[in-house]
Amino acid sequence: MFNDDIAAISTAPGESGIAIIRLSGSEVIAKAARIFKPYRADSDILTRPSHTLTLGWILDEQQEAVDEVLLGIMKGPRSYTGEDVVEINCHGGTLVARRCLEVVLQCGVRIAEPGEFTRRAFLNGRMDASQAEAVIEVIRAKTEKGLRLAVKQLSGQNSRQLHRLEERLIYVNAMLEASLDFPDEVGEPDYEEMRKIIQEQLSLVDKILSSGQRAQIYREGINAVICGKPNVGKSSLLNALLRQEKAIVTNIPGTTRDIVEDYINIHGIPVRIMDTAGIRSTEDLVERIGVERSEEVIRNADLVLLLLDVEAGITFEDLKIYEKIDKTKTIILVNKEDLEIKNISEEQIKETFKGVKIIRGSVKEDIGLEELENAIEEMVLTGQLDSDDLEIMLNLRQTNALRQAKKYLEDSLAAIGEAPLDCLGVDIWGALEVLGQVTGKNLKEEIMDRIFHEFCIGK
Ligand SMILES: Nc1nc2c(ncn2[C@@H]2O[C@H](COP(=O)(O)OP(=O)(O)OP(=O)(O)O)[C@@H](O)[C@H]2O)c(=O)[nH]1
Ligand SMILES: [Mg+2]
Repeated sequence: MFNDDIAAISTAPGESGIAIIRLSGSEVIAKAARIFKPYRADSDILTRPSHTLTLGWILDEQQEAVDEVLLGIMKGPRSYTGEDVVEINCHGGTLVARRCLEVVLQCGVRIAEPGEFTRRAFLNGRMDASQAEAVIEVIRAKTEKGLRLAVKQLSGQNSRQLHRLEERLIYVNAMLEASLDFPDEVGEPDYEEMRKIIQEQLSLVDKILSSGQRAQIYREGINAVICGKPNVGKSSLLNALLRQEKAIVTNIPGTTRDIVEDYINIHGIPVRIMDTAGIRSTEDLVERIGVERSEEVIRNADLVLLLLDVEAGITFEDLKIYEKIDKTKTIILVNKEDLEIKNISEEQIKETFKGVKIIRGSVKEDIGLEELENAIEEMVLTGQLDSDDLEIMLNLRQTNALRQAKKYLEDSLAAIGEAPLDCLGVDIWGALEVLGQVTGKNLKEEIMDRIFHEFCIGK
């Protein structure tokens, strides 16, 4: 438990219906009682039961009303942090919320650091580390799917998998120790059983890792860039995918000079999509800078949508662009198929762009766009194992820890029956130690600081 009381405005700044000032610590109810005057004289919050709301006024030092509020009390350990928590629901103006907070701070409550409420929840055993980290994921989720994954993580369903893994390894360790400590009574451990258990845990770690990689895509999303020579319909495609007239479209080649970007949601995957200046050699200085920028973002993109114009045919310019892009992350859209004159034949495409996904359509007539979205999803998830029974979100820290655990388990498998028992023990302990970093059992102070600093104040 901590001996100081903390408070912060937990809602986002700006005007809204209400704002919430959250307090946590052993004295917060007593301190709140000093500045809160309930409407009804018999509603003293010092005697109110836990998990109730009370209507009243926040009063400043001169006993003047600062705001009319609803005050909630949640006594520990049944609260977010595990300590006594008070939540003051005041009106949602920046000034009024800040004034309420000031009054609270004058009672000997200090301002909370970013993530400090969640940090206390973790340290008081209300959630483990992967659940605490899931709180940020819930807040930052950009699509429904990403949110669903984060909420699943928050509920602790996935932590249970990790705890089971730990338990099995502790069992293996116990087998080892028994043989080491009582060699005469116990004899050699059952190597076959040991091998079987470690093998099982190893495949579980693999499964968790690949499921985490998949979830990563739903959490972080990808960068996609639309490229092609001038006038092929790049800006039209951006607008169609956004369902909004964001970029300027004209029939003048060289319309787009700068990069226009926005976010779209493709089957739950957050996609940052960029429209670029049509690539061609040009004398125009502004356009040339635009072309250079296009080339830069194309190099850094996770996915490239290359547009062709069926009427213009496959030109030298198209081939020059195609030469520069990474074919493994490219989808080609042959656009303007609604036009009568077609100068790109099926054979020609197959010949020129071997092995690349090709879609024929018309942005103007909304032909092929659904197929394009499906192709994007497929390409992004290729190689990602679809394991519906396991949906785990992993951040970089957790991924690294699991990779280390995997290495230890592989080493221990190799050591069974070969190396002395205590060497085997070192590997099993190593695996347990790094797994403890994922669940939070062995979290070092500095790692903890890093985790919670990602949070916003008031969470
Ligand atoms: N017929 C037809 N015209 C299209 C289609 N898509 C785009 N266009 C037209 O093609 C012209 C160029 O479209 P843009 O979207 O501005 O092309 P862009 O590739 O962004 O061009 P730059 O910005 O100059 O590089 C416009 O007149 C569009 O209306 C299509 O599917 N069919
Ligand atoms: Mg354009």
